[in-house]
Amino acid sequence: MKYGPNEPATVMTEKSDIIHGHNFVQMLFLSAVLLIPGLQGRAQNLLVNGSFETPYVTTPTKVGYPTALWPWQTTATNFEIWTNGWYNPHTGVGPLFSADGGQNLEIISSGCTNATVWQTAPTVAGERYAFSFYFTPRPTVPPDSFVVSINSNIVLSVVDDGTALTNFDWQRFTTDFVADGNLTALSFSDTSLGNAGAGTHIDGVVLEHVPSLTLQGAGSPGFNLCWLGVSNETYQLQFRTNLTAGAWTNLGSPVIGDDNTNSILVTPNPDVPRAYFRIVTGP
Ligand SMILES: [Ca+2]
Repeated sequence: MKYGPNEPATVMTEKSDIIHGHNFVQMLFLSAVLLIPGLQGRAQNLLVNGSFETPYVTTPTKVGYPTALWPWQTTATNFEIWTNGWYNPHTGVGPLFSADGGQNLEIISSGCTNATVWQTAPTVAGERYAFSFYFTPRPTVPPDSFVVSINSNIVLSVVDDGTALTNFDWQRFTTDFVADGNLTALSFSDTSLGNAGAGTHIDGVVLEHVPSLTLQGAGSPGFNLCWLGVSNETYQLQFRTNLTAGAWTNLGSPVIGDDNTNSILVTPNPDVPRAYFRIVTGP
């Protein structure tokens, strides 16, 4: 496959099975090939219901208490979902809106007793993952301790004070890490420091596999771009000819991972002396 518009892909697993059609062109010297991490762009969220959009909550108070939010788990009795538009005319709070979609989650600690919400996701040891979410204090509520962990590693510890707020103050936290096992627990822990019976709100929680693209087998008729294709994930190879400008263009068709090394054979295009490649997840 050469990089250019409308070129079909030749996709091979490490067993050398040809999955798609092919369109080889004559090998020509390529002055530069750079592999770019696919952190930006589309993503396949490995978490289930990461934005707390289900179950759909319809209670008149705009607050519901579902018990079934699996695979989210909690140490509290229930999950507290808030829907868009909640408004308290007596305190001047709101209307309040989620950071992502129509619902968000309040991690509500009981008195000064810590409450922890978590979800355990499948990961591959040694692979890199991007983790992000939105969080905000609950308006008018005194400080909470808010701690976020990846397994036992604390990645965020903050005192969230909503005392002076009359609206949500959503902040987005992002980090990335290398998994050390085939299961990774993402935990959000809240403790009300003032026994307020309230807690930090979270929304839009995303865990994305960031596959590492490597170049192998350089030589006639081209070179192979390889990455670990995890089952149940979909990948798309992309390229562009300027490192910082222009849109990424899909190269070939999406590829479904099967827990093997995926490989795409690329043959340089004589009209393009330089190309930058990345692999992204998502349908
Ligand atoms: Ca949401």
